[in-house]
Amino acid sequence: MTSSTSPHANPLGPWISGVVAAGAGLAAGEIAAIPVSPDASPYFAVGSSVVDHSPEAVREWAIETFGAADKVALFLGMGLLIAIIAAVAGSLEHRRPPVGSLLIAVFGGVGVVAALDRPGAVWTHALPSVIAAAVGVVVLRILVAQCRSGQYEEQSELRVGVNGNAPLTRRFILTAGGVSVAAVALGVIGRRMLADTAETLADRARLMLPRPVRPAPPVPEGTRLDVDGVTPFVTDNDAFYRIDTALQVPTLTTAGWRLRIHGDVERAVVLSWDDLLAMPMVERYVTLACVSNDVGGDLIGNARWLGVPMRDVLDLAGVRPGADLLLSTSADGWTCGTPISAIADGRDALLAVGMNGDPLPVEHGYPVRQVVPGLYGYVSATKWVVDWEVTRFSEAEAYWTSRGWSALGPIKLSSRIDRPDPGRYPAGEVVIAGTAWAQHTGVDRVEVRIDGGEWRPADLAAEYSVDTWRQWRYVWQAAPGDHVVEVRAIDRLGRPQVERYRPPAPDGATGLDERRYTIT
Ligand SMILES: Nc1nc2c(c(=O)[nH]1)N[C@H]1C(S)=C(S)[C@@H](COP(=O)(O)O)O[C@H]1N2
Ligand SMILES: [Mo]
Repeated sequence: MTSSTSPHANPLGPWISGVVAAGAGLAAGEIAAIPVSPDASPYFAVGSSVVDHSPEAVREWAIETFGAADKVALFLGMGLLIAIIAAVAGSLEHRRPPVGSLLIAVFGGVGVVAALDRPGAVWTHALPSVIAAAVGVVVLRILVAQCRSGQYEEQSELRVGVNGNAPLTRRFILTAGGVSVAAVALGVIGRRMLADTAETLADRARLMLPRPVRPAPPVPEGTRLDVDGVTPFVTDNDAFYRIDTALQVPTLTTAGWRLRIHGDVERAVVLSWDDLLAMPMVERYVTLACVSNDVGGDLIGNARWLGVPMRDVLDLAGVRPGADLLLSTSADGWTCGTPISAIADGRDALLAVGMNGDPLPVEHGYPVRQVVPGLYGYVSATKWVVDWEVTRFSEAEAYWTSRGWSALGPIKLSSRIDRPDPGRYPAGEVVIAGTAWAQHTGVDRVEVRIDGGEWRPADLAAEYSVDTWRQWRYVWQAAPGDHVVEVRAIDRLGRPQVERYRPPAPDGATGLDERRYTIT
């Protein structure tokens, strides 16, 4: 195509310059973080800060919308946002230098602040962000300069690209392409080295767990109802929900693991893996639930946990009178406050090392986590636990309680319809089934209500223990029409589930799960 008019500057060049510069900077940041710490990676430091500082409403919306994929959504969202800002930086650098460079420097500043804000950060954690910004600025200036000179070269040749814009010069394309390839390669290598789980996985693969002195009683036949589509009594490890603030999974090994116990104790103690394994272990089925689990949600699972009673471990240090809170901290600085009463009252609160017969999966807290029957995960289930401070509720707050969630988090009585999926079914027998839970109290009854009528009893599977969920089934003689099916549970103390809907914050959702069916 030829044209007699002089071509406009191509906006694509500066945009690409900005995006490539940002990519190069981020890749440099990953590489620079290798000798410092995975927490110092600018991208992950900023991501973690977003997680830690986002308003409750945003966090809830993210969990609600993306569930266990919330981390992937965050990474993609951040990537998109960075790309847009970087394109703007490129455009600004082209039109009004050095405004684009300054914008990239500001980016670096955000990385520095975020990296220093991570738990346990020292000043060197700022370096990768500084290096990232420097690399970003240099690449931006080189590419924008090439765009600018290219504009004149191409104009003299009177070649015109799409929309009458000057085409990108060969030199620009080669430089931008080369930098991109290098950035992707270095970024991938950097990420691999930072998120190096090899040592942890090898450690886990070698691990032989001890036998429990008190094994979990076998699961009787009657605990499982023979109904397709009902949630299995035991949740497989790879199907178990995962909720945590860790954008990079802490990579610990048994040899390096320590639990420091201090605070209001008779004597401070440091426990090693061998110390822990020398203690008698028990095995228990416990149904873990997340406080963010909305009515009908799936942030709940039941596993067979192997571990040492937390009370035995606390007794090594000796709790001083007056202390009522165990503040536990994970390797990545997440904190959790558990009432000492729940650890000492005889329930099976475990410092767990095994899940369904295997060592804990890395995402579920390898090598050691807490499991406390009856309490939501945010006040009980610290994964990658490394520190216990015995203290008081009047003196300490934990990660979620400082963000407005309730200090006490007993799991609320709840029930869920698992099958059949909403939709159209022929008139006649329709088997409705699901799960109900009231950890550490026990589910006594489950009832079903059709179209707001009478509550009718459902059949219940046998109770394994008060700490595990219970399957239920209701055989419905369905007549043609549109119907609403609701479920409620009644606990061992005779209390029915709260019918009024309340969202998860600040202490767990209430309300009844319901499904709509069209019977033909
Ligand atoms: N280190 C750490 N432990 C944690 C969390 C966390 O963010 N970091 N989240 C808690 C929450 S809110 C829940 S519900 C459970 C979930 O445990 P799971 O991922 O093994 O299902 O872990 C708890 N332990
Ligand atoms: Mo949770």
